[in-house]
Amino acid sequence: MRMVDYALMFVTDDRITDDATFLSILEAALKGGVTIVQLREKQLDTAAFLTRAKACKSLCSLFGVPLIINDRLDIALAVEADGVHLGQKDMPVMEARKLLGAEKIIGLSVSNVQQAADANAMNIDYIGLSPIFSTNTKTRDLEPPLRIDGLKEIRKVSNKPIVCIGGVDKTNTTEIIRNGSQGIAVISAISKSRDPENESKALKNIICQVGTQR
Ligand code: 3NM
Repeated sequence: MRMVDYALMFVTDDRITDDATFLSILEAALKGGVTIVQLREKQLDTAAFLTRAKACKSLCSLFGVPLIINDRLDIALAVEADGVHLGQKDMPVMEARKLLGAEKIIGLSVSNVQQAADANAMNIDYIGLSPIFSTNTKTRDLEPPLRIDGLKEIRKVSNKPIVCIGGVDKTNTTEIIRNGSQGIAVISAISKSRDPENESKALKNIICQVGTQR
């Protein structure tokens, strides 16, 4: 299993960034120090998704930052991405691992303690705890927010690195990291910021500060 820094995951969203802004926001996020990128494009057709994934892979490679693809194993394989992020209803982990091989990253969304416990025996690299707080960015298939109490419960049962997603920003990053999450994953905190580079830097600083206090 490879070593991956999950501290600050930037997740893309094609409903927020069009082709014109996509690469400039991604570049700003990379300059600001995001440690991993997840391409999550829910509305693009396959050809457009592939085009974006290729551009994204080139840029991430320049910065030495791993790229994972949400849900679409075919796109991940086509662009030689570093892995995938899977939902509970996406391709089962065992099949994904067979197709991707041992070295690639597989993340799995979990929304409750039972799913987190079940994930312990799976050949995955991290769990994405979704949602930690309420968010307007994802509206379909969204469970109630777990909040910090839910994170604490899941931390107790899980043997995997945890990355929290959903309504994460500068105001709640400290308590998330302090309570046992390896990292945060954000869409709007970076994508909707007027200064995505500085916003990424600020989030990274908070994470690093809490990390040194732990
Ligand atoms: N879960 P924002 S994406 C809550 O893919 C959530 O599991 C996701 O957006 C998943 O940082 C997502 O703007 C939305 O709240 C996160």
